[in-house]
Amino acid sequence: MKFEEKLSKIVEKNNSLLCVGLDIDEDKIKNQNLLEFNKKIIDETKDLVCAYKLNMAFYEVLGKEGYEILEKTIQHIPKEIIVILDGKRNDIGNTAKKYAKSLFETLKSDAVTVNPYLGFDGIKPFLDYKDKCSFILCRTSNPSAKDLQDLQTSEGSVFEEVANKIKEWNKHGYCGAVVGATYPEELKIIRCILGENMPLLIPGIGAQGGDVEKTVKNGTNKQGLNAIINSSRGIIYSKNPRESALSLRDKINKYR
Ligand code: OMP
Repeated sequence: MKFEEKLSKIVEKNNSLLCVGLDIDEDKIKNQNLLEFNKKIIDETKDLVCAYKLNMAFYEVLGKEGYEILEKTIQHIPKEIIVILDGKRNDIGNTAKKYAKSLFETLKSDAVTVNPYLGFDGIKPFLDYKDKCSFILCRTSNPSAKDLQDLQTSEGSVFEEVANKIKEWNKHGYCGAVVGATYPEELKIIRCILGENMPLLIPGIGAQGGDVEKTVKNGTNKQGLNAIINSSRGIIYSKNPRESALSLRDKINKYR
């Protein structure tokens, strides 16, 4: 099934644009089995989300065991829910091909995050997977995002140039863009450049303090769709992850 079809089905079924980030941190989850921790979060939230995002760093740091937890967590996610592997990968084409294969085929994800710094030949191997989505970093959520992304070119700022490139690259495969919820004005500009049909992955809600109302208003399209809004720490380390996910899902829906 094509990514866009899978996304629209689950968004409709769970009435949700929420993505829960399964960023397990062994320093925070003491005396608990990490796989069981993930399984419990999934069991408690699977009717409230459209996607789960697993940031590779939190698994890779655990070595062999982390890779096993990653695989088993993905297996535990119901097939109808989008799995995003967040590795922000990229390299020269020959190497990027292996990154794309490992994330899409070996680990069986539906979508990945990709770094645009190397340009098109580093992106192309990801776009060769026609049923998948490659979310390309456009405006990141961190305070230092401005260092490079706000630099001015003759055509506008670097992040606007990246958005224009993503639009162009989308003709070769299925692209999305990553835009931080902490920059709502930039989010508005990027949605405008990318049009109605491109999905945006929007992290930065919860622990990073992004504003939910502005994120939804500036990030979704006219139908209130095509935005996947992520919160990781704000949900998985809260006292009651189900309650937190429910309340964020409903808050997002209020502004759609
Ligand atoms: P919380 O801040 O705990 O909600 O986690 C945010 C998640 O989104 C982490 O996995 C980040 O690595 C990721 N992320 C950002 O926070 N900012 C970005 O600009 C891009 C990402 C990402 O690509 O997902």
